[in-house]
Amino acid sequence: MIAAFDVDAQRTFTPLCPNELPVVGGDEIAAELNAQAKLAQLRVASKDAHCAAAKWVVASHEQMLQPLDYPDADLTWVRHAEPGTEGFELIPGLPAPAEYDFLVYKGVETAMHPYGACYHDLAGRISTGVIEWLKCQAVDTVIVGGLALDFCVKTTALQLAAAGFKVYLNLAACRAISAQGADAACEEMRQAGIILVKDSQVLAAT
Ligand code: VGL
Repeated sequence: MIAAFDVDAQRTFTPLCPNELPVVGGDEIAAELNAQAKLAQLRVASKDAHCAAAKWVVASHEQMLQPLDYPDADLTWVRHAEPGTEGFELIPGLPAPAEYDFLVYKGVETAMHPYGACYHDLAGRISTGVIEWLKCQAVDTVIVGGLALDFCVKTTALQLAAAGFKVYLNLAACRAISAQGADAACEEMRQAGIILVKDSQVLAAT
């Protein structure tokens, strides 16, 4: 059984939300996410769901990426992906949340800012339930795409690979915060046995 995983494909990570965490081209991946989902029997999504009063929130982009002492929030970020705001919504072109087979909401607690969609904490101790759900559905292969490649997509793919799934990373269904970050992320994923593919057409031929 194959599942497609849309990781944090939310407007907060696109130029539609310039004051949050805009990723160049983040709003251009819906067609590829939909195409990879056609190759799967099940489709799951994760969404960041952050409170504006979270302990890691800073007021400006200049204050971001400062190290923090919280066990489950390692860096400062500007406010983003707050439920009820535009940034929380999925990017245009994706199904409504209720049409997915499984949804993960993460980063709800004010002192927790996880990157991967499989665990609520940074150390990978408290499951969000998605790995267990996929295993219950007899899924053995997961196709991953979303935002951003160098943070949440990478971490989610690594967590799925560590849990024993065969993981395909669809590069055309991702955008990265930085080109350097993308290169390092791809190398780390390759070393973990994740299969990086150019787009869903290549995937379909696999
Ligand atoms: C993300 C940075 C901060 C992501 C989330 O979804 O990749 N990146 N928060």
